[in-house]
Amino acid sequence: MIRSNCARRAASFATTTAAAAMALQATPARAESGWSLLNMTQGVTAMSRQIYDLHMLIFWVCVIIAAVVFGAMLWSIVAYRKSQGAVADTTLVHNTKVEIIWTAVPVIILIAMAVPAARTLVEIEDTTKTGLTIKVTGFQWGWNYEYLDKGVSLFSRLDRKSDTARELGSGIDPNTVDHYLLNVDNPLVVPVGTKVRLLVTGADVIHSWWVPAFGVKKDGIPGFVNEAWFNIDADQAGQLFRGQCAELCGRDHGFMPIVVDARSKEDFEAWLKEQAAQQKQATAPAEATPTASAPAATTPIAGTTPAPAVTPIASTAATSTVRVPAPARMLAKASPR
Ligand SMILES: [Cu+2]
Repeated sequence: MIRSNCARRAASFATTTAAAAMALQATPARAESGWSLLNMTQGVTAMSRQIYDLHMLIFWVCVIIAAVVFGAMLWSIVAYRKSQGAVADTTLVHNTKVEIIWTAVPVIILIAMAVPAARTLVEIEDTTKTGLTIKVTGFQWGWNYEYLDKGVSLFSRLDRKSDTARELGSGIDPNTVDHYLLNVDNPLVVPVGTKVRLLVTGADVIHSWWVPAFGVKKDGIPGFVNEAWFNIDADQAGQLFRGQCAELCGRDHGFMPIVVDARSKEDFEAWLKEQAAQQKQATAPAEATPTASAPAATTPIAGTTPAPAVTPIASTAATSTVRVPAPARMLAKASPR
């Protein structure tokens, strides 16, 4: 119990420090410094800026309310202090006019804040007219990205350098590792200037896909598919954006970063085509084997011994619309620590 608490604390500390480091690196194109580091990032999408503007609007409303309320309090305390001969008015126990005012004013302020907030929320949820759909599945501990109907799928986990350096007694100074705990082996590649829809889910426990620069944070819940979207500014091609799992999901929660590689539409199309060809080639022998050895009963897929696991993979491979179940791929790709 103590051990698991320690592990949890260590994981949450790792996330906190990694998130702080990420804030410093989140938007390489728009370098932020000084006081702005304490604030939300403006991000690199129109939606993230809209969220930022909403945040600033509400922030200033709060500042004004605080200034008025605390100003009135301070003035009353100083101007009507006992040493100046002030005597408390004990007759003022009820005043209908004052009560109506202090109820109506906050209601008006709340409505004034709710209108732009609701408008932004509706836009955040609007996943229509998207140009690309990617299914994001959170695993303990990594992310699977599946480009729907494109025949491309990739598993993204903490890069090996960080992974080795983080081990106790590894002898590697984390300061020597580039983007320590913030790099992955396979980044998510997306085109700029395209509305990308994410279908976010979880394979085991609840995870949360969070990339601050996009203003996107969506829970991946097993058994549910949540939707999110982003549209990166066209001038951000060639940039990398970093994120984290934002839902405490277990021992290695602090070690499942997100990296998004934003490319121009042409570069992205070329990459997608290349990946599709590579992945088709990689799965080709497995698909060809059952047809080559005529009896359907054999279905020999390399490495998978239990019979129940073999059959569904063979049958899904034949339909081509449904791809190999992600957990099987993850097990195949994840090398033991
Ligand atoms: Cu997670």
